[in-house]
Amino acid sequence: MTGSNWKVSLKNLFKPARKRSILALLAIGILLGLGGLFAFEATMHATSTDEFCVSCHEQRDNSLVMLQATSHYQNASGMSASCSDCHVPHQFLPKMIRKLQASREVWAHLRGVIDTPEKYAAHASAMKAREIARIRANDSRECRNCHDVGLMDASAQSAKARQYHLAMAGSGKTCIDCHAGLAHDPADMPGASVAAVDVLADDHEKRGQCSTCHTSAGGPQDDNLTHENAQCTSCHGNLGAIAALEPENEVSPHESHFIGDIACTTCHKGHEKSVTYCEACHSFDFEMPFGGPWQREEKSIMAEAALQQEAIANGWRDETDVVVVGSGGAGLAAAVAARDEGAAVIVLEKEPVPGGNTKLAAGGMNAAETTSQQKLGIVDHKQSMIDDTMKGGHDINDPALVAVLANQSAASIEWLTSLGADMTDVGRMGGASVDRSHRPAGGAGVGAHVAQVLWDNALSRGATVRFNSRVVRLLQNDSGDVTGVLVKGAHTGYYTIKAAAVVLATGGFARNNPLVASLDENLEGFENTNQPGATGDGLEVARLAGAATRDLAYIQAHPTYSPVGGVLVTEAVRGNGAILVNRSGLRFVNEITTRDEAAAAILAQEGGRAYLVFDDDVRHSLSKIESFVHLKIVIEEGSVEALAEKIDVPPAELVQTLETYNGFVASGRDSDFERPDLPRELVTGPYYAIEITPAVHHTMGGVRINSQGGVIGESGEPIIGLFAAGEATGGVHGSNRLGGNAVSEIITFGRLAGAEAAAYAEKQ
Ligand code: FAD
Ligand code: MEZ
Repeated sequence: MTGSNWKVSLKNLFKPARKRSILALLAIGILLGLGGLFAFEATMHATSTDEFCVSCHEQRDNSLVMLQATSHYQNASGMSASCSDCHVPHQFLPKMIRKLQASREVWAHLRGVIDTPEKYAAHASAMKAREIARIRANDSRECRNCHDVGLMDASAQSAKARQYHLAMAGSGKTCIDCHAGLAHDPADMPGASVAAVDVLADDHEKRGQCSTCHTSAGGPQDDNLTHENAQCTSCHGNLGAIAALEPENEVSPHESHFIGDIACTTCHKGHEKSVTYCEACHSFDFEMPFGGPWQREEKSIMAEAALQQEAIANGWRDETDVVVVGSGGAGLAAAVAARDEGAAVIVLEKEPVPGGNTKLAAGGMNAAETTSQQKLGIVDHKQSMIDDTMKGGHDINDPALVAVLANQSAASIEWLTSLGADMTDVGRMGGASVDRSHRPAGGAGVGAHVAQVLWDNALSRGATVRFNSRVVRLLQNDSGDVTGVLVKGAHTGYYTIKAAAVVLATGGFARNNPLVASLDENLEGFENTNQPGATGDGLEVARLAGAATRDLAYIQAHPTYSPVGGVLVTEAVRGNGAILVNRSGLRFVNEITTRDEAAAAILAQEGGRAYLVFDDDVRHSLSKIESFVHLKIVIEEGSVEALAEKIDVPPAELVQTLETYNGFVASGRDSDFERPDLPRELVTGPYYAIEITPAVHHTMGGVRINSQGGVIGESGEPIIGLFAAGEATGGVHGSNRLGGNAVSEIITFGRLAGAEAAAYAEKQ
């Protein structure tokens, strides 16, 4: 427009006809403005001040497009109006602008502050950054006002979100550290940044946090991931702290019967999918952040030959007196005994946790002529333990090893007691002629307790324990004497340790179904009761070094495994009085006969399953039962009839079965099945049932040893420098182990092998 055109337009504007139009327009404008102001005032009728806004947008110091010098602030302070009545939180798009029928650009134009969409966008993101900083600085308090972590279980959060929040709760992180989107739209909310990545490390990396896991030197410096685990707990708190935040009535993934301080990296993997280690045995459905299903495929120990040769060619990396392979009961007992003889000890464990099958042992440890028995008035004889063990093993046991087992058993109880164990409760196991199965007072699981005591003592004596460290070869000199081991560190790769003596305590192979089935085809596809590391590496390693093996085909099924919970239901439940009934509500076997007979009898019932049935007295006689209640595998009803209906067996039959059985208890004779021990009548409700079926449990065979724990070679001569103990060995149990004899074996032979290894090392 030129200068003269502009003047003409102005003159036209003030001509009389147009004046009227302009006045009319002005009047309409004023009316609209007043309406807008009324509408605006109407928004001030809220009842409380919204501190959220006021804490950021300080009164009279407004950087947003607010009414700096208007009644807005007087109202906000004087009338306690709520900012969020007008403003949509976090969107920074004033609702009142819409109420005033104006676009945000017009509103901003009025103030002359934000007059383009670009400026608005820049302003909004600056405000967002400021908001994030502020919320982080105040520990996400206003997030927690609504989204309190303690409320997560009650809210509509998914199990995954709930677990994640609980895990993060003690971490010192604020909500904003993950939920930086500040989106209040529930569809956007659940940790968009968290869910977007596949593995934990990607999430940390996304937030520029590689150094929160690794040292500046890069990746892991040791196979225990010592530094990495310390970083996890320094942010998130330790296991106990996290477990304490979890709802009491739910099974906590952070609370377990495992021994020692469980490394976070056992489950929370950095660069691969996380897994819930408990689910290797239990059938929980914990949803793990960045997690996937439990799985692990282990390469053959013969794989990666080139890498192995390279590590051997590089020479010894480390050196010690005694290497113990395996951190179960036999290994830890050997470590304690070897340290007590003055040897330097390194324990190598292929799993990320210690304790092997030992930590799972439930029912007890057999021993004869103990102080605990004497105090309870139980008369027992070592010879009786020998006789029972030979009979249970169908007389193919090595009598010399059985003699060591029985004759040293009381001393092993004393030894454990001297280390701090409580072995004062004594109960009955199948095939035993008297009560000789020792466990902590009240009937708690024996394995977790014994393993914890051994673990504490091994560490306090200065034994070194390396996890994720799989021994793949015994190294030997030209004469065949063992001189050390080749280890595969899961994070540091292959390396060697020079050792004067090696104790093989690698446990059994019940977890390795292909191997089990190759030895006993009847067991193909069977479930098992064992921990993931029970794969039988030790056998292979020993054979490669020339060791002889025996009795490998004898593999035991435990009669009572819960297919619902994926756990073994201890024989002690039967020992303390439970009976077994089939789907017709009838007993069918002497419940405390040997395992081979009991398992065969159960497999002969409909569906190969049966029920353990017991009353409240039995429940309270054995605290281990509480762990089965906790795992929700126990069915409870107030009466026998109601229990029968619940488990779908004929009520009248079950009532009759219990009456008959109670009669046997009263008369002291089970004339149906000749059960030798009838501890109590089942008359106190509530009544309980657990569905069970047999599962592969124990491998009787293994490496041949002599009475000093020395490994025998194919030639019949000992392999110098090599000792073995526990389930990795054969001979103690013959073709069928008695319940309670394995824990006895691992303590007696573990400490024997450890002491012998240390004595041999000293001579070198
Ligand atoms: P484990 O305790 O199994 O330890 C062996 C360790 O060696 C494992 O940690 C394994 O991961 C590790 N390992 C294997 N290969 C390698 C390798 N190549 N390199 C490094 N490490 C390796 N017996 C009783 O007498 N009473 C009971 O009440 C009882 N209850 C039981 C309950 C359950 C659920 C189970 C599974 C068993 C039970 N038993 C019981 C049997 C008994 O617990 C075991 O036989 C015994 O604990 C085995 O001890 P161990 O030290 O020989 O082997
Ligand atoms: O010796 C065992 O394996 C055992 C006693 C297991 C159990 O039932 O507790």
